[in-house]
Amino acid sequence: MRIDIITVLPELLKSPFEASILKRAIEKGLVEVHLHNLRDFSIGNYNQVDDYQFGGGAGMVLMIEPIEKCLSGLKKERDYDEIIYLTPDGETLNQSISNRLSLKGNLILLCGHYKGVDQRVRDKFITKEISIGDYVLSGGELAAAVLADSIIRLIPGVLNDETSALTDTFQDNMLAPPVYTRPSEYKGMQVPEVLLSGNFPKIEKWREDEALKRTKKRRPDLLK
Ligand code: 6GU
Repeated sequence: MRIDIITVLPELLKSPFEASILKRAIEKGLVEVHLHNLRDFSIGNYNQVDDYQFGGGAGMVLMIEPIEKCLSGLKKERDYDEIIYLTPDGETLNQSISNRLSLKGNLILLCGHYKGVDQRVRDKFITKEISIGDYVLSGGELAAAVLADSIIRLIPGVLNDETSALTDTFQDNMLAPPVYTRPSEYKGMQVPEVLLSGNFPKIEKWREDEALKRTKKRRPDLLK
């Protein structure tokens, strides 16, 4: 998979891909992440990428021309499966969207900033609009990092233990069960006996029951 991210703040998006699972996925060649500074496609003598909105009102809007220049350069090199705009008024991200996107080959993520992008960019170039939740961030960069992380970890071979994505919270619309590690007793707090029993069918049953209990209690909406 290849992910191209277009942003006015590439420095904000460097470190997420330089540690842990995402770093390893890149090193293994399972994904390429390319950051593109929209300023490199600016117009005029002032490196301009944004301007005041027509009709008046506070806040700058990213202009169509630098975005089109950047996009057309990328699209000349290869075909893209989706061109995704990160925006708080997009479709709310969930595990099923990430699962589907993890099967794609080439994705472009466009990060909004300030008041967002000229609507004509959305109408003409964007194939999907995604929000990461009902709250407002200063820009789409952190949302793009969240989206990229949730997709990349699902690419086959990225996680060491191939089964571990399958037991994640939200896979099968279910929260994950409680987990414990050593010591088996700490200041009087015991690990549930069944987990120490070595009886794997029984452990599996316990985990399913606990996952269901937890989901009913915390996220009954997932079970509908
Ligand atoms: Cl994608 N962008 C911004 N600016 N804020 C958000 C968001 C995106 N998703 C949730 N809040």
